[in-house]
Amino acid sequence: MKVLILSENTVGTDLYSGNTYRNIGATDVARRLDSRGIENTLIDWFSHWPKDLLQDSIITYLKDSKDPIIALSTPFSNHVTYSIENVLLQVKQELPHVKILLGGNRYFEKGLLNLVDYFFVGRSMEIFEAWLDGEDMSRFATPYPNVFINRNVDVNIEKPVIGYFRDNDFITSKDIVGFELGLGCKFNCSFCSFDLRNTKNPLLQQSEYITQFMEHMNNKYGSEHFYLADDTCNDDTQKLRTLLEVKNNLDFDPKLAGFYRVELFGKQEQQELWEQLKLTGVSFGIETLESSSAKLANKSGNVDKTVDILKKLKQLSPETLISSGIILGLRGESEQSFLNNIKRIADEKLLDALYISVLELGKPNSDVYDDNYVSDMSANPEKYGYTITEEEDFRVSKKLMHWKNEWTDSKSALAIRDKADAYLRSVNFPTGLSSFEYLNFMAHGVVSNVPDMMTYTHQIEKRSLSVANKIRKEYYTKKSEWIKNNHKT
Ligand code: B12
Ligand code: SF4
Repeated sequence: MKVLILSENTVGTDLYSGNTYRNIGATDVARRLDSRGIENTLIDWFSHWPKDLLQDSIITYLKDSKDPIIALSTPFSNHVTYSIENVLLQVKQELPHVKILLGGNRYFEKGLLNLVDYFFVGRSMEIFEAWLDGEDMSRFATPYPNVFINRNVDVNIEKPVIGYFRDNDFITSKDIVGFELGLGCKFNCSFCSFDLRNTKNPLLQQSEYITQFMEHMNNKYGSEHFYLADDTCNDDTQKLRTLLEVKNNLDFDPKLAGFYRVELFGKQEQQELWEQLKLTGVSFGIETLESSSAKLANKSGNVDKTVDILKKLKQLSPETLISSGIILGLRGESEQSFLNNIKRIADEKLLDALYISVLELGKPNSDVYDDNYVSDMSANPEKYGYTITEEEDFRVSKKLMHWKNEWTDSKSALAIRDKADAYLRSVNFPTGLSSFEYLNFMAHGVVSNVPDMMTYTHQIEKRSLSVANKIRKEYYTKKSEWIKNNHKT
């Protein structure tokens, strides 16, 4: 058996295709194959490769194998696989024995049945290993004989992932790599679609493994920029203690960005850790500055306290970029109160950047997915005071639900968002951005501090995109040459 892992974790807009974070889920597939002695390599960012080069590289790598496998890893979107449909169909013609697997996505995409031989839905390492070992797959069965799902994800088997990179991944100091501090989130917010939320005992990563990883990446490839891939990095204070232990053990100063819950930083111990950690950037999910709306979304309802915590955090670590998502469309607000709150955030500088998203209610348009991938609000909109006015098929496998509540609806909300964004732009406040983009801009060498980020946002975004395009071109040139030189037949 010989496996070519094809990975893509950028989708859609310039902002996301400007991101040079490496897909660590795909590297976990490589790690598990290596530990079994199965020859494999990883082609990253497949949708950015020239199609001919991609096709030649896949065929050159796999053609000497009697049992060739392509393992697709597209955890951010099923849709992106369609962009290389013709390449894969051509490969199937040239290599009739090839088997194509798709893993890591949160739902089964029926439209890919002509292309993919086996689908492993969701957090799927346990399924993948069972399949590799030829085990009985009935515990993962679905109505389709070649589609498998694990409805009882065991966080001890899946384990928090630490990126696994080899020389032929051609990492440069401008790439961002990452790791998980733990697996699962203890909370259960009503609008959240993180499949491993409400996990009673999240499995935590040990600090020595993270230290070894960061040291190795820094010594060998000059890596300094790291994503924390957890959905929440402070649901358990131990995650922050681990992070501090790692930081203190390193002989370089890592730049870190991740998701956190703001109100947990109200605790004395978390504030002390925050002050010592001096994170590069944090993304919060404050979602609203209206107390009644926060309560309806299963968040802490004490907005005054949240504002006090934000001010304290800025004072304790002024160089950390503090960003947050704000949801437009929660009940208990009005157009005026929403716009006032956005204005307040910018005028009182409660945050350094924010991103507004209109409340999205939806379900996969698929007959196989993990129920937890659907937020409680999407599963029971009426319970939360939303009337569904229309359902729309979106991007093949998604059913978007248009909603209405007592003060707005999903279409009118778009116009309110535009008004809020226009105000933010008029006062030069970064909108549509989070700590992840900030770290990305830093890795690309186009910004180094929060005040510059706030003043020159637009120029920084543009320059970062052109750096990202260059990084990717260098990457696919080197990777394709490596394949050509090492796999002559
Ligand atoms: C960090 C993060 C971001 C960051 C960085 C993104 C980037 N690419 O640079 C930011 C904030 C920018 C972001 C943005 C978005 N994100 Co995001 N993000 C995450 C997050 C929290 C971590 C991703 C990660 O690295 N996970 C760690 C790895 C180890 O897990 P994994 O990728 O799932 O892989 C595991 C398995 O799936 C499996 N696996 C993976 N590949 C394969 C392949 C095979 C063959 C097999 C067998 C197994 C396998 O192995 C891994 C280990 O078990 C995830 C949620 C989560 N906790 O995973 C959401 C998540 C991936 N994001 C999501 C979405 C929707 C987005 C956005 C589209 C949001 C938006 N509407 O704009 C954008 C698009 C980003 C883009 N790249 O284009 C969804 C994707 C859902 C889907 N597939 O339909 C997720 C799952 C969150 C959710 N539940 O809704 N995101
Ligand atoms: S929104 Fe964040 S804190 Fe809430 S359940 Fe989801 S991952 Fe956990």
